[in-house]
Amino acid sequence: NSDDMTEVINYTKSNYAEPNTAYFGAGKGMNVIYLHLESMQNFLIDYKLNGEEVTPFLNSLTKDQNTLYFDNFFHQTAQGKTSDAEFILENSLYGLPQGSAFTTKGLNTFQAAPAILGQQGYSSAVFHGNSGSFWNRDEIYKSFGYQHFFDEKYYSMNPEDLAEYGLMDKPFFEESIPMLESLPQPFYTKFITVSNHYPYPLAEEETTIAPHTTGDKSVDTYFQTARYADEALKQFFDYLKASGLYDHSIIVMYGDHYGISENHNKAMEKVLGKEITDFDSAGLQRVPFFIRVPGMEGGVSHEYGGQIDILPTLLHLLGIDTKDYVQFGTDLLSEQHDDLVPFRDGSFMSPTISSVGGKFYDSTTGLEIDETRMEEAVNLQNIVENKLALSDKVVNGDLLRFYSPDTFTPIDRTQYNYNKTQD
Ligand code: GP9
Ligand code: MN
Repeated sequence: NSDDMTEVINYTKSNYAEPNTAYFGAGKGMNVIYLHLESMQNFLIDYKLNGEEVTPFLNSLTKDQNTLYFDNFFHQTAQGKTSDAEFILENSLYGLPQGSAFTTKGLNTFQAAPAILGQQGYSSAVFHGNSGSFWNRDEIYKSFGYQHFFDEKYYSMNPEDLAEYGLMDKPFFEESIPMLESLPQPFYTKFITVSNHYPYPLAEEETTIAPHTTGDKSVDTYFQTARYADEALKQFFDYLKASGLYDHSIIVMYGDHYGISENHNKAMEKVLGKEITDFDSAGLQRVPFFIRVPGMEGGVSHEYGGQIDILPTLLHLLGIDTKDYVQFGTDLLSEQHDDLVPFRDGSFMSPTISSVGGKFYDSTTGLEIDETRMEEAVNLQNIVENKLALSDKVVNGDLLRFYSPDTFTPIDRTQYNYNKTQD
């Protein structure tokens, strides 16, 4: 009810992190291009397999002068996998502890990024070479205010170009170009890739790196599909540069969730050359996160953060203050950024103490903490649980029905239609 909403607003107001003046508005008026890096984990960055880089293009971006790369950034997804990642980054709300909010909460009221930016003159579109109803995207995107959803109906879908979850990344990006060019600028867009998806199959002729040699088939071929995805990204960047879009677009890239589950830890011990503890398994939930803004000073940030922080970070870069929005993350670039990173099961990571499976660890040594730090740990645990519970109240109670910032007009989802005949 609306009392719950008052509690939530009091919380999100107190949780708000003020923009950093060095970054606020650095990308004002620019296009936004999200590149969804399917199943990409951060351990791949700078990993060498037989002396060869697996993701040379992404590695090069960690050194790009206009790109910020975050190496302590975590996915926060649960059973909703890809859809949880999308849900979190479009709304700065947590996904649900069970199931997928995309499939069960598609008709809720949201104040999502495409709606916020749509009211600032942005067009918006999602590009994805798979069935539009997968994860209920074709419904919830309307509630988010996405103007266009280019799903498989808009792509060739040649049988020889298909992966298990849709069109392979290289033809996917290639075929997306005319649709991207049809959008009025500035645009807010998201490209959802699929080639690097479990169990990581790839036709022999597409491989450009030998598989790993752990003997665990999906782990071994993961390096090959990740390489393919990296090449597809480079190809798309080449287009962006040639077309000039590169100079006035913010490019955001995120790994959506793990690619190698804990069930494969024996093989991962061979990959990493060390024993994997529960704390290490939690650390493996790091995913690469990049933000490129033309003219912005880049570098490697070690700040702890997660997918929940993406939306406030982006809005502040675009010069839009998030103060009046109900968002559970905080701007990664703010001095006041909250570096406590909740996982959906109530575990958490932070630069000091981490909580995994009910045990607390020193985040620098990976060893269990002693009694003297227990109070601090329990305090962090309570903050995490409170935060997740409040976010769940918003999503389960559809509470955004009861509140909009003054500057925001709620979306009328009946105004959206993704049929191919739309003009
Ligand atoms: C499906 C694709 C995969 O369209 O985005 O989703 P996932 O299985 O990773 O959740
Ligand atoms: Mn996924």
